[in-house]
Amino acid sequence: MMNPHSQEEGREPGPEVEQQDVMMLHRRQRQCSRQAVQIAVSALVTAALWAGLLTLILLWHWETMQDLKQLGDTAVLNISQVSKDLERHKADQMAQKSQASQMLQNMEKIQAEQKRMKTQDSELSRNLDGLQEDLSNLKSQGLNERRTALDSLERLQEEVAKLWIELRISNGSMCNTCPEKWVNFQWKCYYFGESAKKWIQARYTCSSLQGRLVSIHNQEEQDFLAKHINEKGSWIGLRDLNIEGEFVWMDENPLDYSNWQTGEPNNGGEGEDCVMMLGSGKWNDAFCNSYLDGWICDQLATC
Ligand SMILES: [Ca+2]
Ligand SMILES: [Ca+2]
Repeated sequence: MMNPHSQEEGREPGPEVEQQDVMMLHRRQRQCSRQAVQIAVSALVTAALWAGLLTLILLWHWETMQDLKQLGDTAVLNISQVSKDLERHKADQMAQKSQASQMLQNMEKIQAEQKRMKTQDSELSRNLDGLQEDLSNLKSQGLNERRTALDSLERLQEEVAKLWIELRISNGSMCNTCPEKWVNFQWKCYYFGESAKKWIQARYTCSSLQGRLVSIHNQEEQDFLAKHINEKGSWIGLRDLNIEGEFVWMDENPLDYSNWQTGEPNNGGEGEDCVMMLGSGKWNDAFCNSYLDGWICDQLATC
């Protein structure tokens, strides 16, 4: 089978064919020209776009730079202001520290002063206590001396009275006068109290009657009193209040006679320092705050 192209290649081209080729050539040239124009236009558009884009970028960059510059300036101003504020704050802090230090020093001074005043106050208080103690001792000493002097004076007066009575009796006078309700024996008068009293109450009652709790110095006197004694017991003027076991009569004379119950004085219980005469006439040391129904006073008779 024969190829048609090989048949055409074998023939010479006619004028129609050449004309067609020219037309095709022209058409191809127009097409090329149009493509070139399109490319040029595209290039121009692209260039314009890039130029616009670059312009925009440059504008944005310039504005950004301006903004950054403004921000930088503002930041510098702010930093400067903050720095100034910080410096001022530091200065304030230093001033406050200095003030606090001064206040601390003042406080320490005040505390030291308070401590010194406390010490001084304590010393003054001790001195005052010492002075008060000295004053109390002086008062006590004065009172003791006054009491001793009064006791001595009272004893002297009693001795004088006794001597006076003895003198009057030796001269034949009768010295046996007693107040009403008092009982005479020898040269003394006796009052037999009959109401419940403690020893100290009995003592002051006798004083109010111008007498004192009875002092007994011999057997005759004891026998006389035993005849009139309250059966429940009576306080007498004997006690060991100051020195335990050292009994003293109210007339300050020594214990030259005694009539103790067997086993007495025993200073029993919490201490027995006041003496009572039992119903039997015997003596017993008893608790001074006990109440007894009887108590005996004595005083010198008058002539
Ligand atoms: Ca006693
Ligand atoms: Ca006793």
